[in-house]
Amino acid sequence: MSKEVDYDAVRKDIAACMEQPGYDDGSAGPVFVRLAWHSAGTYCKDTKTGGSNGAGMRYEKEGGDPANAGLQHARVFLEPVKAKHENLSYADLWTLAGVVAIEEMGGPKIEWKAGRTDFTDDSKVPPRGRLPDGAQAEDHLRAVFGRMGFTDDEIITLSGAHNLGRCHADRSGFEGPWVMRPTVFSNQYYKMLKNMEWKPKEWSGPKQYANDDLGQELMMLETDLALLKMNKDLVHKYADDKDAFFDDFAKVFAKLIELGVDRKDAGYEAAPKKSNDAGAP
Ligand code: ZEM
Repeated sequence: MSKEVDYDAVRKDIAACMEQPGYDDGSAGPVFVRLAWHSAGTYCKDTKTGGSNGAGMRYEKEGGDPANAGLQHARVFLEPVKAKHENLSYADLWTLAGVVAIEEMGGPKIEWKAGRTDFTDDSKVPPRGRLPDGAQAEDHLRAVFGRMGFTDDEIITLSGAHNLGRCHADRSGFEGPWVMRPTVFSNQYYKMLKNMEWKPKEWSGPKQYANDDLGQELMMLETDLALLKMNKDLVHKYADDKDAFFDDFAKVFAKLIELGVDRKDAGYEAAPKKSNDAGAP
């Protein structure tokens, strides 16, 4: 039985199913990126638990975490790709979908390696509550991303993914996109942070920020504005230098989706031991 997967074909199939005319802004790309991120962002470097291996979101324990609300859409969109490539793991599919989506939406090429395996039950699924809360600030970001092994600057770089997609009142409670063209990967998010003034939005929903001149549509979370306090110079650099942002983002996203991946589990160890070696002269 061959275990081979044609990853170039998988990439093409992911790109094709990004097109979803009736969904959000017409693309599943942003929600694929969030699926990849949430699959990996449970990692804890001290206990070596969580991370992108396992595809634990298939189980209620992780999939039902309120932080993951809405990601079932991404998983359903990707189901035909999984069905077509029988030896493809869900954990590889979800991380690759994030990479393909970023590339297809005009972002940088990101290194991606296969070899994640899927849990067969929920015993190794990480506990809920490991993902960040947009209503909090820099101390919280440092605690959550520090647990994964990321620095302040890496948090700022990773947050550039908020160039994509939007908040949904029925998922997170927050509402609206960060930028005007939420299906194009760019450094616009940093320009909005650098050049616009953000004030608490007047509404009955959870605390988020708006800009009067832009109307109430575009938004920032508390955690987005916290980046300016963590390293304003880096936010400004990315606003002015798209290439620098793309280069750094490609590296840090590749690091994110490797968290918790142990290829030894999958039999990817260098040279398999031959049982008849033992005792040979
Ligand atoms: Zn997000 N993110 N995120 N993020 N995110 C949302 C949407 C998206 C935080 C957060 O609370 C939220 C990263 C970091 C952080 C994406 C990618 C990445 C939403 C809206 C919230 C509330 C969810 C909804 O209502 O559908 C917080 C607090 C973060 C800490 C810094 C990182 C890192 C990301 C990838 C590298 C993306 C692509 C979306 C848009 C999803 C969509 O469905 O459009």
